[in-house]
Order: sequence, then C-alpha cells, then structure tokens
Amino acid sequence: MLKSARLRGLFLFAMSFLTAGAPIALAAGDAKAEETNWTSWSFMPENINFSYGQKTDYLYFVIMVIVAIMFFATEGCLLYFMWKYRRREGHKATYTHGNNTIEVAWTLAPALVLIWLALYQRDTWSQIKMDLPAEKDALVVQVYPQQFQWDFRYGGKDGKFATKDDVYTPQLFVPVSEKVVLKMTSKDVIHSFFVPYLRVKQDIVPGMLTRVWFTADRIPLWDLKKQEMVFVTAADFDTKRVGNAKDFAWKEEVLGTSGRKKLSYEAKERKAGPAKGQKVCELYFQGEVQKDVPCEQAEYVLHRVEIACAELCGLGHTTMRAMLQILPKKRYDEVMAKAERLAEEEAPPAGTAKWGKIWDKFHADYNTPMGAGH
Ligand SMILES: [Cu+2]
Repeated sequence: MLKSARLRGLFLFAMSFLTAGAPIALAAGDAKAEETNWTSWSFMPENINFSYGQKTDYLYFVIMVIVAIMFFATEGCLLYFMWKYRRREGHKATYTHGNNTIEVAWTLAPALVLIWLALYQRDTWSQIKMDLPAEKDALVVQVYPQQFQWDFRYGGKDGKFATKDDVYTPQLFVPVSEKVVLKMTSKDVIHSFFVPYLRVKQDIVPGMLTRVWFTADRIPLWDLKKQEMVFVTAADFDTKRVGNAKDFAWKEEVLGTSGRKKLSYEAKERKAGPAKGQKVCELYFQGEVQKDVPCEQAEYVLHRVEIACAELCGLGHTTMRAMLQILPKKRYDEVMAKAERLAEEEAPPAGTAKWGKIWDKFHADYNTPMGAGH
C-alpha cells in the first residue's frame, strides 16, 4: 500500500508517537490532575463528588486525547491517500497483497495503548471500587430497586438495619460532604445506580451485594431569577433565601418543534389554611426556617439531582428514576429526625414488606456493618 519508504517511515513514526509520546505527555501533566477542572474539557456535567470525581474526569480527558489523535491521524491518512492515488490519465493501478510490517504496527500500537491505560488507571480504580470507607465512618443506606422503582432504607435511630425503627424513603437524602456508602441488591433484574453529577455508576445484581461510595460536596439549588440549576457550598447555602420545593411547582415547557425543554419552578397557590389563595412559602435563611413568608422573597428553591437506572431493565426504562436530595447537615438532621419519629409512630409504608421477605430473609449478612475495603 505505501510504496515509498519515506511514507512508510512517517506512518510508523506517527504510530510510535501514539504508543509512547501521548501517554508520556499526559502523564507529565498528571501532577496537576487533582486541581484542574477537567469537566469543562470533557464536556461533562458539573462534578460534585470531590472524593474522586475529578480523577474520573481526568481519565476521560486522557482517553479522549488519545482517541482524538488516533481519529485525526487515520482520517487524515484516508483523505491524503484518496487524493494521492486518485484516477489519473497514464497512471496504472497496482495490485497489492498488503504490508505485514504496517499491519503489525497498527495492531500493536492500540494494544500497547490499552495495556498502558489499564496500568495507568489502577490507582483511580482501586480508590473508587476497592478502598471503600469503613461503614462506621460513613452514612450507610441500603438500596433495593425493582422494575420500575427505587427504594431506600436507613438504619433509623439505632443505626441498625432490619429493626423496627428503620426509615424507608422513595428518595435518597444525604448530608453535604459526608461519606456515603450504598449497599445494594436487586429484587428482580439487573439495575444500575447512575448519578452523572457524582460520577457514580454501579450495577445492581439480584442475589449479590454491591457497594458504592461517594461524597456529594455541593448542594443543588434552583435559581428562580435565571430559572436554572446551580450548585453551592454549605457556607453559601446559608447566605441565600431558599424556598422549599413542596411550595413550588415544577414546570416543563417544550420549545417549538425542536423537542428542547424549558424547565422552571413556580410558587404554588394555597388551597386551604390561613393564607388561602395567597402564595406563601417556607424559607431557609442563615440556618433558620421561616414559615408563611411571601414566595417572592425566595431567590432559590431546594433542588434535586436525578438518579437514573442505566440498565435497560424493560420497556419502562425511562420511568425508573428517583431523586437525590443533598442537604446541609442541619437540614438533613431535621428531615431524618422527622422521618425517624414517623417511623416509630406509624407502620412502615405499603410495599416495604419485600425488604423483610427477601432482603432480610436471604441476605441478613448485608445488614451488618462492613470494614474498609471491598
Ligand atoms: Cu432498572
């Protein structure tokens, strides 16, 4: 195929640059990988998991650079050869059986890149998947999905699972910047716990315990003026006037024929109570809760991020979603205290019997705390 020796040399040089040059160049920048915001480079949603999210983004970036070089090199060759060997008067086509040297080179080059990547990402992989925090140092939540819903269970007041004071929720509540360990198994088919903002995606298999850990280091809020989501720190949260999502309605408006959606929150009107017909809200400001204030005073609404099932678990796939609520520690404690009080007073919600019937019966060992590691 490549008749001239110079061309062949050029091609081999490009290939060896890919195998050695690119990884070395990238590894040189590795020292700064931790501080750099790779999100903007890798076209990803904002990363709010500072425990390892930035490392995931950096790996994505490294792989994207390698693939981009490969893409432009091969497509460049394709275009060049199309032009160089185009049909011309007086030029005869040559019949070729191929070139073994080049074939070995372009098989070996990607193989070496893959081997290098496998070695290079080992530390990140073990931090995410192997070195889980000890459960006594983390908030442990059990996750028990089924077609097509998510269910979560907290230990309740005694912190122990499979006891009477367990708290059952259809949403996941976590305090900001705290280590969270999820212990998960499935009731029916394989599901997958996927939260892009946390850089977390973990399959959940029936009859098997999978654990995943993360920290959620930013609180999602909805900016009412700009009608868009923002992420704030716990300290920033206290400086903002934040409304409770239950006082607001979530609206979706489809824009023209493009199918793009415009999302917004709007204050709800009260149907009953002292402020009937009026728009009054609950407001958090500087760590305090104010009740029945006019909704116009709210600048933000407590927002949530989506938990999706990334497994194609049936026709109703898109309906399998839950919400993750990330709260300042004080708010989280209030919400949990209320849930714990309700759990003591009331019978567990309908549909939670499956925990006792399957989870506690067959996987009683999942309920005991585990140490660090996997
Ligand atoms: Cu699913």
